[in-house]
Amino acid sequence: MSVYQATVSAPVNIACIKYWGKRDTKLILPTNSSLSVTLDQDHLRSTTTSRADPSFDKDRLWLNGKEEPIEPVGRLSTCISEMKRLRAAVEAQNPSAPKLSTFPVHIASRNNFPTAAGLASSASGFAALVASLASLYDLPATPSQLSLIARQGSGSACRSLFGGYVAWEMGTLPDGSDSLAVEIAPREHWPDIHALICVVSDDKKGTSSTSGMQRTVETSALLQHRIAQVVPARMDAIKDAILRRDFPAFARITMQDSNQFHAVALDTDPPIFYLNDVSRAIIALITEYNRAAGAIKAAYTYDAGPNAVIYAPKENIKEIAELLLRYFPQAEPFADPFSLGVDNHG
Ligand code: 2P0
Repeated sequence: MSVYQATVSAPVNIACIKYWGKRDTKLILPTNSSLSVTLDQDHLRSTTTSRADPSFDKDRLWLNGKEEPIEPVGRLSTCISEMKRLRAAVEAQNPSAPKLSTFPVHIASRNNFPTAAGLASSASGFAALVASLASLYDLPATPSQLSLIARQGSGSACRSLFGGYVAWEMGTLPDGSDSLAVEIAPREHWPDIHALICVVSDDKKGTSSTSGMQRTVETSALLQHRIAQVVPARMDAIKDAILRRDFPAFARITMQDSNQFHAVALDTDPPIFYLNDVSRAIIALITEYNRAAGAIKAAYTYDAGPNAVIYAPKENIKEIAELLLRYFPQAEPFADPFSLGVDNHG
């Protein structure tokens, strides 16, 4: 008897232009476009195995070895049923294809980074889930087409279906069919950029992205300014900086956008604080490092938590890591060879 099983990995991505706000919470359609760098597949990734078998009694999912419920109208079940729908279309075209769309699936996903590192895993997790089902079902789908489905698992997941420099174009259609990820440039276009991950705290964040961003949409006037007046020009400028491999321009926009995202969080009612004193001290250190050099040699960026990601050309990484270690001596090296954990729990 045939075994229908596939295993695929997807890496973590870290946004330079931040996604924060939905115009449609069910379809996960954003209020602005965003852009990220996908980290190296070797370092931080989710790996997912999917198996279809007519003897299974229902769809089931395990995350890092622990079974998680698949809620009937939740994001997981949306992704699984959308993938089965694509498979059914393949079967309709090819009557000899096995009817995998009718079999329950068992899905097991693992992250190769400690969940305790405080890094968002929903992006790599949903990207790996969709990619493994696409492989299991032998779908003739492009990464952009799959991004339409990964997006419905978690917005930022749509960007993890590509390596390198990736935009999530917000789209305008109410059905979401043009809200998808596109590759701006592959990693090989500009392999010199490296990411240093500084784990400031591994505590679970206080306000989830999903609920926090909706509160921002409902209450922040600054968000409306950001959406209409800031992000469109920034998207154009950062794409241009990437295509020209202009690190100072890329870095300036990245830092400005991280700062504005955290300003928008603060402008939310009640306010949301993701940065802590250590995060702010790292911002000051990188600012001073660039000022003293008379050139922008590093960029910081922060997501919905206090951990810093520093983007820099490879030649500066060792110096930056040493600088961070000097000011935060309790740091311990992180698993990623190009990353370093700065852990203030000492
Ligand atoms: C980003 N973040 O662009 C931004 C920056 C956090 C700050 O995408 O509700 O976990 O699942 O679509 O994707 C976090 O949002 O939220 C996020 P949902 P998601 O990476």
